[in-house]
Amino acid sequence: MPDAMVAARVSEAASGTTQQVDVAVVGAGFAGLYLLHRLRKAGFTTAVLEEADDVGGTWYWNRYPGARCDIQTIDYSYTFDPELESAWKWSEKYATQPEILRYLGFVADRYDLRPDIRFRTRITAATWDQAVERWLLTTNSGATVSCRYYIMATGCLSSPKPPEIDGVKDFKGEIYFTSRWPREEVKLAGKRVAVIGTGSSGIQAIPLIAEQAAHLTVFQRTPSFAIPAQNGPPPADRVALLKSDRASYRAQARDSLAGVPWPLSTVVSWQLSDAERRERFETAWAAGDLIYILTQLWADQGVDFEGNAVLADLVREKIREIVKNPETAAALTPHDHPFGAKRPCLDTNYYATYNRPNVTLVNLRQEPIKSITASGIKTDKRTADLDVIVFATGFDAMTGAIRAVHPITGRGGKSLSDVWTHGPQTYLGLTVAGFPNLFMITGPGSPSVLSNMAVSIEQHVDWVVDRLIAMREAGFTTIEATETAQAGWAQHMADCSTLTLHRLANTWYTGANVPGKAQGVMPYPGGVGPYRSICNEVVSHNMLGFRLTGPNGAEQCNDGQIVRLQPDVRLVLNMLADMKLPPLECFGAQGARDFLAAFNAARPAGRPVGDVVDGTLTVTGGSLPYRLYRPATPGPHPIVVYFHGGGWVLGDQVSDEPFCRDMCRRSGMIFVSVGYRHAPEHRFPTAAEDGYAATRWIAEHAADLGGKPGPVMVAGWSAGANVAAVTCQLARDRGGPQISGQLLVCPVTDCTFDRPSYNDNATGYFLTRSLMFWFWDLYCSPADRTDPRVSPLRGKLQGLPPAFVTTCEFDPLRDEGVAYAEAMSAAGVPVEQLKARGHFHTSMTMVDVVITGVSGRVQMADALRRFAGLPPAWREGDVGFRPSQVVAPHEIASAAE
Ligand code: N01
Repeated sequence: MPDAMVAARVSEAASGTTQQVDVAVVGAGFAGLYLLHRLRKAGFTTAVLEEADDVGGTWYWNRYPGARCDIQTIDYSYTFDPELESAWKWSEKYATQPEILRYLGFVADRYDLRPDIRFRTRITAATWDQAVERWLLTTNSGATVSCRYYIMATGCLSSPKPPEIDGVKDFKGEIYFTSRWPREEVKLAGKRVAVIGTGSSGIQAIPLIAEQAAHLTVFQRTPSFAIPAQNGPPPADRVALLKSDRASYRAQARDSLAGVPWPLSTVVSWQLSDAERRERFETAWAAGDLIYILTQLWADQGVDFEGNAVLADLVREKIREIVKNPETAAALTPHDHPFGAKRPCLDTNYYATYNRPNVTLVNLRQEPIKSITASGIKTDKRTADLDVIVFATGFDAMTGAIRAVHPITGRGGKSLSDVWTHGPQTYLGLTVAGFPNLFMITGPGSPSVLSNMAVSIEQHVDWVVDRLIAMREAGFTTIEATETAQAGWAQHMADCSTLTLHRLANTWYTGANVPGKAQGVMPYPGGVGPYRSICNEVVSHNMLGFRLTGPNGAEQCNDGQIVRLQPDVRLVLNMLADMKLPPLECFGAQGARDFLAAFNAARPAGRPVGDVVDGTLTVTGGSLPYRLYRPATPGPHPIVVYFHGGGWVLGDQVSDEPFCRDMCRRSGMIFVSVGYRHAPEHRFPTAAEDGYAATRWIAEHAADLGGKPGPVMVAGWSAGANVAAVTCQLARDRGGPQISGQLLVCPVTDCTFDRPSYNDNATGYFLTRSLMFWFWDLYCSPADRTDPRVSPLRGKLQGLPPAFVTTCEFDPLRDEGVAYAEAMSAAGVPVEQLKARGHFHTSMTMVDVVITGVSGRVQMADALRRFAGLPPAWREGDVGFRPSQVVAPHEIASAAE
């Protein structure tokens, strides 16, 4: 826009009158432009306020050499208008900053957006006026704006972080920030240049600065992982895919995890050979695509420490191959975070730049900067004389872009800065309780920077504008998140954070890069597809978690928490619901067994253990098959006798194989999974008697099985936990074998169906009330059901071995499991309980699928080790990984009181 026009607009705004609009938007970047377009089309009067003198947002400010996007540009584009998509053609796979800025200018012109944008306008305060239900904005020009709705389209990385190094003001040479690079050409030829910072900006700028400067010194505090962009024209295969069916390509992106249409990878690292993993990695390295390497190699690299370490090691190997000086290579190699936990970078010749004679790397971990002086930078070990210092030191991310821009004062004089002192609190990353009619586009708590921002921005803008339209139609004038909904979202965010590895790195994602900033994963790590479906669910549940008000006392509030399930449980249940499976009980017993066998055959058996041995054991009336899982560590090991789930009707000694392998690895114990006989062919009390007899046989043959002679432990899941619990009672009453502990996972303990969990979770969580009825009918006649050999809660509980009882919140069996734990505790049995919040009946046994069950399995393995008198065995990636509630024995006692 010509300067004269800008000046005219500014002086018009400064004329004193308050501009009245329906909606005010801050920022004219990707988000602000699309907002303006949609709001105007929907008939809302709108003003966009922008500090810069042109559109572009982040692409206006970040003009440093080498600045490019690092999502393929065909994906990093608006998709709301197919004609716009055909009207613009990207010249490169990863477009440069000037090209992206031209694109945004093109969009602004195409939809004639500039007349409603006030450039060079900085908001100095935003205050909610409850009396008129409007926001009042004051600006640096003196002009004021009054709006019904206030929308922050300020981006996530727009508030640069101060360099926090002494003496910056003393430096007599030139100083530049990558985040505020000047418009005019910066001449670096022949100069001694320093770059401080090796995140995405530094890594993009360093190779180009090195080509110009007489000498470049890079000051690195933390090395980042970088992969080569392999830039060039947009890849023909991706362009062809897009063109072949644009609508479905875009739809897949919207439903994907990261906002780019790659399919979900299901294979996990340990299923692949070394050669296969290397081949996949080399393909990814050659593809030059962050989303590809983060999502397509193997499914566990983003959620499992070991799966991630394989990839991180392969990248480290590449760094060592490229960088000739071994000391420099070692300094450039990250070891303090998993790959992807800190934002990985996309580079062009970054590592090779350190082979140039005019480039020096200073490792600040070995020689921290002492100060910046008039002539350069001083570390503990050297003084670098410099003409130019470039700060690529990053941003006060996410909250900084909102909290730091200006004071925002909500209902009752609440300051947003105060509300966020201990970290951002939002509902959906879109709204904040206490701040009516305020929206954030890609705010903290939304997928934002963990996704393709273009896709996330469009989703947010569409959701917000659609809500404003719906409110107008329904006659509402205010909308505000409830405290319950916001607290629920914080819980869901925390649950999602335990799922990924982001919590294991100190990064700007967690606020760790800004001294004194509250720490916690700020972007939503649950993926854009799931997030989109949650936002849609909020709407279909009558605006769950929002209070809407209108004139004449009109009010609507459907208060509550939108996601109570663990994030991966939600995904599994949604997938099962999509499969529209008939109820299992319709198949008949044999049909159900066949179905289960087919289901299990498609599932990986589980991670390797030391040894897997099949055998048979003898019981009265025949023999039973078993499968033994032995740890890879030297024996003899303690033995756990395991009983599978399946309602006394389904399953066998291998049907819980992944769980047995996982528990064998975590506990370091032999698991012997017993194929006890099933109903309806063998009704009550066969399963119970088989369980007892098998335990006795295994205890007697412990040494032959490679186990430690002496007491054994028993464990089981579901009906198998019922068999385990009954076995403990029978062993006590029949003089052995000695059992040192019982692990009961979602046990059946009683024959009544009237506890609340049977009604709360009657349908929709895989194990249904009607399936349990069917199991009971096949196994046990009504007359037998109160027998303690099937309802152990009705038996004598004194003198039982110590127990660890796991129950899941969304399980019909939850309350009878809790009742059994409490009753045993009351009878003097040492009991620990794990009440797994947000989990369902199969959560703990769906190893490698329900990742949030890891914490539970770690705790269960520890319990087994305690039963055996062994110390806990933590894995590195499990540290701090405890989303569920463990109740210690004394807490049960006090709760009972
Ligand atoms: O910032 P950063 P960035 N002394 O925070 C170091 C996006 N982006 O501007 O890690 C010495 O990543 C700091 O060290 P440490 C992208 O999402 C996208 O590079 O804190 N060093 C780190 O090395 C990216 O992640 C593109 O120990 C200091 C560096 O400065 C995000 O923006 C391009 C220091 C800062 O790295 C931010 O990237 C560019 C100090 N006092 C950016 N303070 C695209 O391609 C900080 N550092 C789309």
